[in-house]
Amino acid sequence: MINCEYLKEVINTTSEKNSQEKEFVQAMQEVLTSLEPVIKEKEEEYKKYGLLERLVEPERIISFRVPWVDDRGHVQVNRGYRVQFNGSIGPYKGGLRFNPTVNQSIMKFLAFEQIFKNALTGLPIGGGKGGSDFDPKGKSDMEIMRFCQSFMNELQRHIGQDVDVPAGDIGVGEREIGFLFGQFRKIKNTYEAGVLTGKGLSYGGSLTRKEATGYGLLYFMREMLKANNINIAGKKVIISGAGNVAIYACEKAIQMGANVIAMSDSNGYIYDKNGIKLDFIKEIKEIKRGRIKDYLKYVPDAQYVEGSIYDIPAEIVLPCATQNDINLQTAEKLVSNGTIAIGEGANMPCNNEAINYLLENKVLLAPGKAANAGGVATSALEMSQNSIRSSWTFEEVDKKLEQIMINIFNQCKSAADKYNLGTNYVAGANISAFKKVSNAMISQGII
Ligand code: NDP
Ligand code: 2IT
Repeated sequence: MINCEYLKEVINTTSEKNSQEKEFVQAMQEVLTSLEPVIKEKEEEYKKYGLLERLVEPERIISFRVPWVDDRGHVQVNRGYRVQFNGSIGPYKGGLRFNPTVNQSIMKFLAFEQIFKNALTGLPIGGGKGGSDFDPKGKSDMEIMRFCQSFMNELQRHIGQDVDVPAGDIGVGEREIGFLFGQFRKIKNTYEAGVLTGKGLSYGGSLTRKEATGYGLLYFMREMLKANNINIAGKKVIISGAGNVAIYACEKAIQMGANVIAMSDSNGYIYDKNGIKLDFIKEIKEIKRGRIKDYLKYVPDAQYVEGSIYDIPAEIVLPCATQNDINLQTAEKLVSNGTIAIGEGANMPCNNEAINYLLENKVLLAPGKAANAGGVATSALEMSQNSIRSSWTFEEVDKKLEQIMINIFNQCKSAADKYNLGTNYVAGANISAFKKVSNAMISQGII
């Protein structure tokens, strides 16, 4: 129940105005609802500056046609997007997602989350996101290249190292960033390394960027557990997804002495009670671009199931695939299976009912916008290296990443402590990020 009138009014109006965009409305409600204690402190000032109304409206949405020719010579047309949501603390920054489920609602929810995530990193980056409903599955390298070139033909008008800096997300990794960067350079005839992050190491990429989101998730998890007197070593872990975030979350979890027993892709999950052998997953997913089912070819006594990975009991659960993976029913199952902590590697993997249920049942919940911020933070470190025309070692970047994640956890915890929210780090993250963004927005006037 929200008591604050201004907050209630903005949530209602925004929900109505965007009623066709359910993921955006969900993300907006999750953030705004948790801000009540801070909004109450300065309700009149926020209202006077129309702060919340401006916060929920993107500065700009670009939607464009992406025509390309497939290997059979047929013309294909996809839809591209870039949502430049909030640039008050730095150039828009956020990934590109290539997946058939992409639509404006998903782009807006991701860009909205990114505003707060980027604020938590402490680095000067605003919130943006983009992508396309293009499906990279089953496409040849040449088809991927032609698609990326066509996508960049339009995107190049809207980005720049001080304007908007895209990177990877679902379906976009180093291969795609390479094709996008090549086309940007060709059109602009300038070597603007900092215009994209997640680049290959030979042309301006940063060491540790590939590992950063997954490693950062585990650094955050370790801090959160430590603050609650729990040690990660020896704990059973399950990880949904087997992409960039999932693989490096698995790697760091194993390094910390945890026992990762299950991983998944969109078809099913593998369960290996003796502990996942990550080298095989890397070969299947990073090199062969295959299905997780193929793990059985390497480890015949593991199991493959076309069902929900959350059926496997584990103390630590790391959803690292996509949004709304965990609903109320799944949350109930996790609680009854004895889960003590959840770390959101994905963006918005738990829906709002699940979040509330998990918090009520004292599960430690590391919210995505804080726990998966290591990826974008390291992207910002890549931008720094590009602008000083230098590159740092793996250890240097990893150390900076670790410190950033410790700082992010401390921000979530101190905001939760200040407002007597116990271990509600979800609200802690939102409050802490909101304070920074709202301060910048008010200082810069009504724009
Ligand atoms: P990848 O494309 O590398 O991997 C995505 C994984 O999720 C794959 O295993 C994929 O399986 C699985 N998946 C399951 N269901 C779906 C679905 N409906 N749509 C798409 N994928 C699905 O992406 P990332 O690892 O980069 O991203 C995973 C999550 O982490 C996303 O929520 C992303 O927004 C978030 N994130 C990513 C960051 C990054 O730096 N990359 C930073 C912060 C957050 P399959 O192969 O079968 O499709
Ligand atoms: O969701 C995310 O934070 C990302 N996909 C990474 C964005 C980035 O700019 O590195």
